[in-house]
Amino acid sequence: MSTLALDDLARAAALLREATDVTLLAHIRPDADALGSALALAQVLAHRGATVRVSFAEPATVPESLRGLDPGLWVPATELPDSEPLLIALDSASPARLGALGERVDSTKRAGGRVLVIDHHASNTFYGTDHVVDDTAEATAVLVLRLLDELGADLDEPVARCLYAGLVTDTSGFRRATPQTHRVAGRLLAAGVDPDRVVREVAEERPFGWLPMLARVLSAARLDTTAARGLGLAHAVVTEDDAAGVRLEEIESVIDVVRSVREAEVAAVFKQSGPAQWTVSLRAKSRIDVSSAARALGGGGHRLAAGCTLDGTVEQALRQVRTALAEAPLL
Ligand SMILES: [Mn+2]
Repeated sequence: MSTLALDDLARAAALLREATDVTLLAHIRPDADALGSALALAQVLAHRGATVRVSFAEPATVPESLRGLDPGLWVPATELPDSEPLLIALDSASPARLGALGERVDSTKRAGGRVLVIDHHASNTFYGTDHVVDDTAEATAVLVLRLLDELGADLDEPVARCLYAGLVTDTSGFRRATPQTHRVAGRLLAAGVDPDRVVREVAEERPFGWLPMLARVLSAARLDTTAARGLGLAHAVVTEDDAAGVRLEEIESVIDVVRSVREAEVAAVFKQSGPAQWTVSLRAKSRIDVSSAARALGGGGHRLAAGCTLDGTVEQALRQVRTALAEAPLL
């Protein structure tokens, strides 16, 4: 476990105070914490006069549910400049999480630039030149707020809304929250955030096509009570056919339904990402470390929320997940 040293925060703030040209990157398939954190920090740096841009390697556009967070700072990965003096990577434990843009970490360092990593994953590899990394933080958004405080920045509503979106989603709607989480949320609401609107836009409202997709996928879900060291595994498969016509957001929502099964400690969703490739989401309730299982399969994540990508048939992928979960440490 790593907590944040105060001089790391001060060093990062000094770097940001001097910054005039900054590229901020979220991980591939960005969620509200990755993109919200990047957009919040980018807005503050822009207010301070810096040239800023926010990007990610894939998909090619901003997920629809997150568009309301962007005041116009996102640029497609193909339109990034060749290099920048300061690269900031948010919510990304390793350069691999930046996808094709991961190469910019080394190229920026080689060109004498700085790479600031802001993240709350325990698996962070400290790949930057400067780090604000704290795996006790409930969201990267919380670390960005600490940086903004260190900078003495004002918290206006558009910035607070981006941070609130990251906080509410990464804590599963404040289920994983401490008194301090609510103090942070209170500050964001005091800045003018409408909590109902943010949750509706970012996490709740879905196109009608979600319902038939969910019906198909859930009708084939299975419960395996002997898996995950006897704690139970509920799993579902989203094929490319199931995914046709719905947004990434709807596909990512399936795990939240599967994880509500009482008889299973672990939920897994196998999402087809190629003819013989599966992106696997794993969630645990509280008793088993799924990040260890994901790491054994070449992925990573948090103890209770992790993922990996596996090749082969879905039956082979399921067997690999079962084997890894049988060896995952209990919490
Ligand atoms: Mn996060």
